[in-house]
Amino acid sequence: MSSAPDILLDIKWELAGKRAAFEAALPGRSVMTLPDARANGVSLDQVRYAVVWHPEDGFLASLPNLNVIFSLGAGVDHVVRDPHLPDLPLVRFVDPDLTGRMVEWVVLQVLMHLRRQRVYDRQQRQKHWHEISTPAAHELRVGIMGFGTLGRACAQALLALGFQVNGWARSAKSCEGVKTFAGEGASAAFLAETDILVSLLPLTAQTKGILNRTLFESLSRSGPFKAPVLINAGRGGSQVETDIDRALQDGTLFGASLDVFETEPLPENSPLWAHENCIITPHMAAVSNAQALANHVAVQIAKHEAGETMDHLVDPQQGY
Ligand code: NDP
Ligand code: OXD
Repeated sequence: MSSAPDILLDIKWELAGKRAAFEAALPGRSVMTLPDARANGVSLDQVRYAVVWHPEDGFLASLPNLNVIFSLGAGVDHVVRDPHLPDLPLVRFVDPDLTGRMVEWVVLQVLMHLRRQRVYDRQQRQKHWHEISTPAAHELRVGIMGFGTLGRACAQALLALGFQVNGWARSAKSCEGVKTFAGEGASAAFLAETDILVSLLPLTAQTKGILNRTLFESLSRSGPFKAPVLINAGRGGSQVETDIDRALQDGTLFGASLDVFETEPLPENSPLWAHENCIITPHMAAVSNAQALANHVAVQIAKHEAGETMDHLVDPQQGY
C-alpha cells in the first residue's frame, strides 16, 4: 500500500474494486481509501483530492492540503450539509452510465404503473387469469420535477415511448417535445397537468418536504387513472412519508415508486412497505459505476492541474 495519498476515497459502500478503478484511471497517483488510511495510521496531510459520500462533519476541513472535493454521486446534499465545509471547488458526478441507469429506473417505474404490473404480480401468485384494461402511453402526462441532467434524459426516453412530457425547473428551459415550466410561480400549472409525477430534484432548503399532501392534491385527477402516481428518485428529504402513506390509503395517490427515503434504510416499521401499489427500491436507481467515476475524476483533475475550469461544479449558493 502506498503512503501519503494525494487522492483519498472516502467510500461508504461497495468498497471492492473502487480503489483499483482509480489506480487504473490515475496511473502513478497515490490512491487510498479512508478506512485503509485510518487502519494503518497514514497521514492525510498530502491529500489534494477527496472523493466522498456522506463525509463526517468537519472531516474535509481537517485535510490541510485539499484542492478539490468530488461527490461520489450526482447529488451533493450529503456534502453541503457539513457546517465546516471548506470553501473549495465541489464537483458532482455526471456521466452517461449514471444517466442511463436513471433512465432505465424511471421508465421501468412509469411502465409498472401504466401496465398495472403489481396487480398482475398478485394475480400470478393467485393463478388468476384476468385482463385489466390499461391506457396507452400517449394518454398520460408525465411531469418531471427537476429538469436537469437526469430529468431531460428521462424525458427523451418517455417521449420516445409516446408519453406526453412536461418539465419543471428553477430556471426557464426549452426542450423539443416537452412543455416546460419554471419556478414556484409555475408550479401550480405544472402540477395540474401531471398524471405521473417524477421527482428528480436535488435536496435543498427549497425542495425539502416539497412532496407533501398539498402538492399531491394539486396534481391532476383527470388522467386515465383518475388519481396521480408519484415517482421519486431525487432525495428522500424531499418527501413527507406520512403524507404519502395517507394519500395511498385514501386514493389521493393512485400509486408510488420510491427509491429514496427520509431515513435510509427504510425502517422495518414504515407503513410504506405494505402498500401493493407502492414500489420500493433501496436507493439504487442510478448507482455510480466505479470505473466511470474514476475516469470522470481523472478528467477533472487533469483540467484542474492544467488551470482549466472543471465541469459539473456545484453552485454553493444554490446547493446543487
Ligand atoms: P441537475 O442539477 O442536473 O438537475 C437538477 C434540476 O432540479 C435542475 O433542473 C434544477 O433547475 C431543478 N431544481 C433545483 N431546485 C429547484 C427548485 N427549487 N425548484 C425547481 N426546480 C429545481 O441534477 P441531476 O439531474 O444530475 O440530479 C438530480 C438529483 O437526482 C440529484 O441531486 C440527486 O439527489 C438525485 N439522484 C438520485 C440517484 C438515485 O440513485 N436515486 C442517482 C443520481 C442522482 P435549474 O435547471 O433551473 O437549475
Ligand atoms: C447520487 C445517488 O446522488 O446515487 O448519485 O443518490
